Amino acid sequence: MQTRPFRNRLTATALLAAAGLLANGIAAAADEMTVYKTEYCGCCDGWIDHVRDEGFSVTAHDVDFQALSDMKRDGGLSPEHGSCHTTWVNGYLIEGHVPADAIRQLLDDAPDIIGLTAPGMPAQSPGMVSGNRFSGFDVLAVDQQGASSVFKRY
Ligand SMILES: [Cu+2]
Repeated sequence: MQTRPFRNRLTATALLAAAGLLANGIAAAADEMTVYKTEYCGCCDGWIDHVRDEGFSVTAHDVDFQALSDMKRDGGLSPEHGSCHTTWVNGYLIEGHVPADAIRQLLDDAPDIIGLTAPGMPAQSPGMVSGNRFSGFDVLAVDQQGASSVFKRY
């Protein structure tokens, strides 16, 4: 009987430790992205540097143009919403030069959409411009029907 409170306390500590590990595991997964791009895309590499600087862990794959186009289409992105590289993070599609803070907001809000895009290649976006002053473009949210709305203005 003397040992029971001690053992209960141990169990509670073990459970808290396990919960902490689990929470960390989920947070880590949300910070992991997979980027698909074509081999000679310099601005794609610039964007990868930006999101890495902002704390995301990035795995990048070079694929051919057709495979990349097919992935965008299969992911539910219409051609007018396209850019260069396509990224997956926590089940969301991120198209092109979307700033990291918009991606953080997406992961925090977790809306029921396909993902975000910065259509085309905005001149003052991460990977296109040096530094961290992004302006003159909109990041769009793309829904399951392929329709877009402004998610964040820069
Ligand atoms: Cu680009």
